[in-house]
Amino acid sequence: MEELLRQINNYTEEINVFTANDAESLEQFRIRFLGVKGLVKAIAGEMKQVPPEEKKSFGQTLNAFKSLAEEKYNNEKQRIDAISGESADMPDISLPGIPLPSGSRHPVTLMRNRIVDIFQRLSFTVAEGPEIEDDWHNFTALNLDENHPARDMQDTFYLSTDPAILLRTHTSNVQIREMERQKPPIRIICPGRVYRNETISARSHCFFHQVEGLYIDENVSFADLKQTLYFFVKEMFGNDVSIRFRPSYFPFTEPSAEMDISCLLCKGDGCAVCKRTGWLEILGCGMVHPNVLQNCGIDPEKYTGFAFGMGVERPALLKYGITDIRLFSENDVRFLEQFSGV
Ligand code: 2NM
Repeated sequence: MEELLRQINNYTEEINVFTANDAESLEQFRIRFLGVKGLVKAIAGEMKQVPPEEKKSFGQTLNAFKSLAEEKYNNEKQRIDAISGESADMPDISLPGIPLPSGSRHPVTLMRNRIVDIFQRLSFTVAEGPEIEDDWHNFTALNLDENHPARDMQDTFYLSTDPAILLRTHTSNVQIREMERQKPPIRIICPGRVYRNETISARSHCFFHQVEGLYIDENVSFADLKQTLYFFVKEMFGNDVSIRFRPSYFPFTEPSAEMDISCLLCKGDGCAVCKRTGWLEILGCGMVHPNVLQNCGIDPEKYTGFAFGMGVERPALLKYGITDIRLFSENDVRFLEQFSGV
């Protein structure tokens, strides 16, 4: 056993002073100390000479010796690899790449794009405008009289420092601005975010998204309105969906209507989603009121036009089977990454 300890001492010295000149001399080192027939294995094979009461302490010495040889080998290998440009840390460029996380579009954006794309194919062009708006473009020009309930502080967000400025309650402000800016024919589609002072719940929020459309020219009729929206519904929801118009009222259109589609879930039989009516309300529409045209400098004797407006969140909820509108604005990546498309 004394002899074995003496050997370990000598070899320890040898390891301590060792530096590899190249990969070959390092490999020789590995074979000499750590190989299957190397010195570490050889000394371990002599354990039977060690008296039982010394075995534990000798085992520890031998383990330390083995670790020393391994550590020297690893350090020298790193140094030699670095010199020869083949570091163990270098990526293996033949391996498949690490996938980069890629973003996805927001479901509201996906639905907005679907709506806008259909109208673009009918030669509508996209128009956008400010979310912070003045009273004229959001209300007055749209034929809303001073006492209209939408103008109430309860329903609309006003700037506390200047109550003549507000957050737009619809994207009609963009249509007013476009009618003021250009002569007919005007054929625009106006997507954007709008704000209403509503209690936040699974079904409503204080901001949401709309797409409004406007077509002004000579001889534009209610028949044009119906056919345009019928085309939209077929493109959006498929050929087997029916539509119906119900008379309604908006200050900015006359006549006005709500358009329903047959329920996508029960196909008209009646279910919880359509509240047993068989129909889903998807948009409001009408012929632009002559006062509105006049307000924007368009001659209502010469021109007529139709307009419509729809929400984006509700059809997105339907399409993606989502039951809480608040998910759209919570920015939870686990929710957002579930949608794909352009
Ligand atoms: C709707 C419903 C009906 C509308 C009217 C106008 C404008 F500016 F031309 F007068 N823009 N949008 C309109 C008409 C919007 O949303 C439910």
